[in-house]
Parts: sequence; C-alpha cells; structure tokens
Amino acid sequence: MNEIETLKKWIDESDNIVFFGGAGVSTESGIPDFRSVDGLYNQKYDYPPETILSHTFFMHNPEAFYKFYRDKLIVHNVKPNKAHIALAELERMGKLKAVVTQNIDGLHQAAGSKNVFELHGSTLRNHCMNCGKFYGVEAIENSDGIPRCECGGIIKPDVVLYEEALDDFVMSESLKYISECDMLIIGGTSLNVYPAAGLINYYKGHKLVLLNRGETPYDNRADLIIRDKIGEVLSSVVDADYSSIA
Ligand code: CNA
Repeated sequence: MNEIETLKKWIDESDNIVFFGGAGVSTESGIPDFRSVDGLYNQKYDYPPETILSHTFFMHNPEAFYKFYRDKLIVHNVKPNKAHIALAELERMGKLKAVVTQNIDGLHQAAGSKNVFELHGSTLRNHCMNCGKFYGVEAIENSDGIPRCECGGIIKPDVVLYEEALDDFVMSESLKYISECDMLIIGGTSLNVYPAAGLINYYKGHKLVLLNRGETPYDNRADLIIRDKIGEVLSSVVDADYSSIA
C-alpha cells in the first residue's frame, strides 16, 4: 500500500479524527506562510516579523505595527482551498471532530467547518481596548494609522501576539480533542511555535499523520508522512465538491 492509500484507509476506518494545522494550509489560497522560502520571514522589513508581531512592539510602536498588519496579515479576496473543503467535508461526514488551527484567516469556517479552535485568534474579530466594542476587519482595513473606536480607544485585533497568552478555553478544548482522538492529522505547520505545537504531545494514538512540505521537529514521531501540497493530498482521498475552486 502506498502512502496515499494508507491515508485513505485510516480516514475510512476512523470516526474520531482531529486536524491540527498552520499557515501551510492556506498557501494554496495564495496567503504566504511565515517560514517557507517565499514566506514572510524571508522578506525584508525594518524589524523582523517576530518583533513587529510582539506585544511589546504593539504597545510601543502601534503605528508601525498596524502598517505591517494591514500590508501582510489582513488578506483580501481569498477563498478556501481544497484542504479547507476536504476537512469541512470530513466533519460533515461525522469523521472529523475538530480543527485546531494556528491560522488567523477564518478560511476553515468559510469552507463550512463548525468546530474550529483558533489558537492564535482571528483577523476577522477586533475589539476596542478601552470599551470592548466589537469591530469587523473593515475597521482596521479602512482606517489609517492607529485604528480608533468611537470612544477614542485603540481597536486591537483578536490575534494572539508573541508574548501574549493563548485563550484558556481554546487551549483546553484543543487539548481535550487531541488527547481523545484516534487519528491526528497535522498539516501545513513547521511546528515551531509554542505553546501551540506542544499540544500534539497529548495525542496518544498510533495514527499520527504529517502532511507537510518541509521537515518538522516531530517527523520522527509520525506514523505517516506525506511531503506534498496538502490541498492536493486531502482532495485525492476525500470525495467533496471542489467546484468552487477555479
Ligand atoms: P510556518 O512556520 O510558516 O510553517 C508553514 C509550514 O507549512 C512549513 O513547514 C511549510 O513547509 C508548510 N507548507 C507550506 N505550504 C504547504 C502546502 N501547500 N502543503 C503542505 N505544507 C505546506 O507556519 P506555522 O503555522 O507553523 O506557524 C505558526 C504561525 C504562522 C501562526 O502564529 C500563524 O498565525 C501564522 N500565520 C498564519 C497565516 C494564516 O492565517 N493563513 C499566514 C501566515 C502566518
């Protein structure tokens, strides 16, 4: 049996799959990841992206933070790709119980996934730091400089910056699903960002699948590795309606 056949067989046999993913899930939608050669970490900015995306930088240089954020993290005219569609279909079929993602682009929900845990938040949600009023992504997109609430407070994205804590509920639910699933599919993540990557240590089964183009520090733990484009791999094993993709 080749790797794709093994993946298909394991998916067919399971009804308790969890998917854990990262930026590589959305590259086929045209959104650059951080660590690939054409990713944001290999482009040139005044400061390294890890610095700009830190809480300290946000507090001291909000103007520069929002410039980078508008240019690079808010995405325009993007659609779910085959990976998002296949995962949403697996949930509809009752096979996949949760998507745990490090992504902040909302594309899993756009594809129809319901039980999604966004470890690093979402660019689609923003709140005033002063009065807590909710704002959509337009409030940041359509403003210049530092986006302000009608009360005068700064509107901050619900995105977890470096140095900031992850949401307790999202962490504990993610941990619960990962520790209780019988098949864990990890995809499109370099598994370099903690504490998110540490969650996969809670998986106790023997069907750990890694769908990632690059190597990861967890490769030796995987029961199956496929180093190909995740959208192509998942769409070759999940029968779904991919007609929305041009
Ligand atoms: P990363 O460190 O950039 O790693 C991405 C991984 O995906 C790399 O190992 C690539 O080899 C692999 N990869 C890229 N494209 C594909 C593909 N088509 N098929 C299979 N593998 C692929 O990203 P991580 O998610 O591991 O890092 C965590 C950061 C990135 C999180 O904090 C995210 O919020 C952040 N991020 C999110 C987005 C988004 O929401 N779309 C975009 C860029 C960065």
